Amino acid sequence: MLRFETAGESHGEWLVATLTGLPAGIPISLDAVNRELWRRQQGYGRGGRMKIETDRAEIVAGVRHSHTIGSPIAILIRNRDWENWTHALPVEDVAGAKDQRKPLTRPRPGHADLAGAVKYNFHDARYILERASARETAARVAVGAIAKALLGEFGITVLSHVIAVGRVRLERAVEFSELVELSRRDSVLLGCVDAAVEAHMKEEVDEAYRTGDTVGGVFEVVARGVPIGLGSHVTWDSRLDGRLAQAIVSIQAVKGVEIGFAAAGAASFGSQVQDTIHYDRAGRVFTRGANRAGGLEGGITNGQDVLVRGLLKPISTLRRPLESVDLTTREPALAAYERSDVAVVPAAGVIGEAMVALVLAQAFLEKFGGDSLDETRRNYQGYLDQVRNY
Ligand code: EPS
Repeated sequence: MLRFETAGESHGEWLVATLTGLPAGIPISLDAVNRELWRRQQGYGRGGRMKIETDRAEIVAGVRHSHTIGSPIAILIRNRDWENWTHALPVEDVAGAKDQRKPLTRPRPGHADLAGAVKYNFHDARYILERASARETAARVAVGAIAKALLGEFGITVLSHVIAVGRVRLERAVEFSELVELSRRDSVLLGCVDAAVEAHMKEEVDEAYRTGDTVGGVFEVVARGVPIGLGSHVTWDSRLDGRLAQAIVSIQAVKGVEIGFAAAGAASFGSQVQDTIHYDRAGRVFTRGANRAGGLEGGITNGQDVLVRGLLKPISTLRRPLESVDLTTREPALAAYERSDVAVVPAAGVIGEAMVALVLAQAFLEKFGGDSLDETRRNYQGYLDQVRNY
């Protein structure tokens, strides 16, 4: 079973990720991993922290001579900001360390601060926010890049784009080639394929900058080349749509997920929502009239593009803070303000790609298995033959 874990505090020494269960023999390019980390750091609206960090993966286990060797992969990403936090967050308590702490006692509405501090019985939310921070997603993107390398071997590509920032929304359909082009850009504004719409999105972010506020939005992840038959209808937890939903909602600040055109579908009649079925006799393949289902029916991939959207609330750290209560005095107080981002929708899209890639890679290996890439390939080929002769 493919699985991954991450560890690390936002201002600690390192972020750590492990990924276990991949077959041996997958080509891994460090440049490709670092390119994904770079993409995650981009976008108009990021805060001062991104000027400090230049994320680079150090693969310390599981990859030798540019290939996976079947053992767990371990990746480190250094937090450059750590040097400003050595006294505030030391591993070992030393004399006088208490005075060097940077306590956060005025929890920010929307952040994990309050619920986390009460639950873990801290009267300072510092340790909570250190781990709740979206800094952790750099580690997810690093292992997501490895999952993409596996999927790439089977012709599966996972990309994303931004559909909405605040009130501004892209209304037109998008070609996959536009997403490819977007992913190759060397500068990222707001991750929208349409320059005119993106300019309006920028105005939303500018308004948030002006008013000390933040904005959210919607990103869409598109996976192309996914074979029919990943996931299953047979049990609730093997349904791939549910697994993708969990993966997307687990991303910091994501409050909603949509598979295909779920929201529009809920407001339409069934005849306008279901994707009609056709058959191409020459190609011996089933085709579909549209892809409003987002490539998933009954929790099983149907061979169409997998479309998953994440709905991102505005970042909860506001320069113009909201009402809160001081954890020490219990008196009303304005929420703490720490340097923060104003908008992160394109970055969330890149994280969404990583999460979708990890879930698809897991479902792919569940079905096709294999200890070596050759074995996985044979198994996959056998299945494709079966589908072709269906
Ligand atoms: C974050 C707060 C900010 C963001 C951070 C997420 O960090 P800091 O408090 O150090 O300024 O920059 O995101 C990242 C560091 C990152 O790499 O994406 C938060 O509270 O979630």
